[in-house]
Amino acid sequence: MNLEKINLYHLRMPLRSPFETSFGRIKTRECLLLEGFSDGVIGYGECVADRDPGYSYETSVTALHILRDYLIPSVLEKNIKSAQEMQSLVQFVRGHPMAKAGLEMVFWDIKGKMENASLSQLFGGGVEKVPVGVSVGIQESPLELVNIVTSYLSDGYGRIKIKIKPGRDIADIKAIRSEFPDLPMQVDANSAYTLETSEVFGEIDRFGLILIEQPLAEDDLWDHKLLQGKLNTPICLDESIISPRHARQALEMQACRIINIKAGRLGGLSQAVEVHNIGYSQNIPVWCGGMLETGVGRAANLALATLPGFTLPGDISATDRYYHRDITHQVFTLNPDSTINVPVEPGLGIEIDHKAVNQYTLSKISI
Ligand code: OSB
Ligand code: MG
Repeated sequence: MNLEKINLYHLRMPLRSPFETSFGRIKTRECLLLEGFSDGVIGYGECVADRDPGYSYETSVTALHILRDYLIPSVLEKNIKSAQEMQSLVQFVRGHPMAKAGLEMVFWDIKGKMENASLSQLFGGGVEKVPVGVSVGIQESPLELVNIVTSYLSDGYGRIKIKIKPGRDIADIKAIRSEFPDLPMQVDANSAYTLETSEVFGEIDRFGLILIEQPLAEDDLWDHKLLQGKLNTPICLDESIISPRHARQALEMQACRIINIKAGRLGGLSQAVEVHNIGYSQNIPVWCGGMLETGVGRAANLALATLPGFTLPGDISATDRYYHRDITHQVFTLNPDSTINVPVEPGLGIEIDHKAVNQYTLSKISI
């Protein structure tokens, strides 16, 4: 594939409701839409970096800079035959995985369209729909949280994840557990605790959760190992797993028993597949995390989650959980069995709603 040009759209999209985590409250989501051109084929990618550096150091503006000034110039007019080849072209840029992943997604969409294969087929996935859950932000009160969870359950979601932080943990978990004793449920702290403030997990351990996601700092595999040693509930790492090598090391030192896979955090779908393969070969469950994606990133997540090691429901919810109006014509809906259908059309299998893109575009540049 020979990429001739890439357009970068900086988008700002209103969320249907604010999403609050231990690192902040997101009211409108920013991301970059990449539009690549190769031999008459147009492919898309989503860079999931948000406006603020709360989840990671990357922001929509750092990603814009890195893509415009380094990544895109280094891949244009090269004959790229594989994602690995693209990765080696951008390897000279240290870090900035979300920027790299957005670019790699363009490669996959174009490759699929050229070969008349869906992303799921290219990855070797074998299912038509994947199990999903919903990630619920911190609410005003435990009572409000129970109300929101109740409404997601009535929508058909079969697994709930709630965000926690110091001071907003036990009471919230207890409130849901007393209303829904058997609900498949997990919590995500987004690095809000330290080993010193981690006693609360001894209590959280008693609520029969599927997993505890990223309790401690992202650069702290070792303390996760110490904490995991004291808990029955599996720790699942999100922020800490930034490469296949980190995945291997985290498993070797038993810092976690489950891995959350996000292509953005890992620098590309190809590395997401690699982390899946590591987990799969060791019988370690993996699942697909989410970054409040548009339909573009959601399509990629659905394709990824068709791989056989994705044995836990993904944070891939229906379009209407996030947006009134998305930038794809496809609207992803929830099936009654808490699954979402995987796109079958070539590449990502989505069509861009250009009017919606125009409505949300803060700036557009062509490289
Ligand atoms: O930690 O999983 C996370 C959203 C933004 C940043 C980080 C996270 C999340 C979510 C939302 O939990 C998952 C989704 O897209 O539904
Ligand atoms: Mg997380």
